[in-house]
Amino acid sequence: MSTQTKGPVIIITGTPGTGKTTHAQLLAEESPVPLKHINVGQWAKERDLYESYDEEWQSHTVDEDRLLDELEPLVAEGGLILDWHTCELFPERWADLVVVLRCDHTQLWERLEKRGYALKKIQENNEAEIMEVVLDEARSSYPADIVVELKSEGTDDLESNVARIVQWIHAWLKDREK
Ligand code: DAT
Repeated sequence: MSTQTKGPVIIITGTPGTGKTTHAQLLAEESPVPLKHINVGQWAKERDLYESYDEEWQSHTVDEDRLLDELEPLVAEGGLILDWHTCELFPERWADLVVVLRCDHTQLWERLEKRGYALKKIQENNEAEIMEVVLDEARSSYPADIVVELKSEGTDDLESNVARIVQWIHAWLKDREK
């Protein structure tokens, strides 16, 4: 194995508002290896990878083929955090770790209200969180041993989650030095 170890590819997923971007930013700061944080929704928008806008649900539909094509070279370089509310379209081979953030639905409702989401969109996301939609998706798309479900309801959770992922990165790197 090469001594030039690439960093891991970590997917941080969860219902909108569960704390993906907050976690990804702190993790990028605290990681022992450089990690590039990609907020996939924003990234796709900047590159015009959206096909259409659904007025009813106030959400964009992304061109999945183009998105995957454009992300592939970055994934190949390693050292990446993919921050998105869905993860099933990413190839299984891409991910070294999949973190699914979870939040109490009352708190999630407040976060989404603060974000100015329309009631229908808040309800839809809230229901998805209660029904564990993203967690199910992650579990059916990736091996069980790389999927971690973490609570994200306060700054203590944020700090301990990031510390846990940093520890995981240390172990991952050590494994690759062997
Ligand atoms: P996401 O990227 O999943 O949509 P976010 O990181 O933008 O979510 O967080 C939404 C809001 O909730 C933001 O104001 C920060 C807050 N938040 C998220 N996770 C938190 C946590 N564990 N502790 C405190 N605040 C949190």
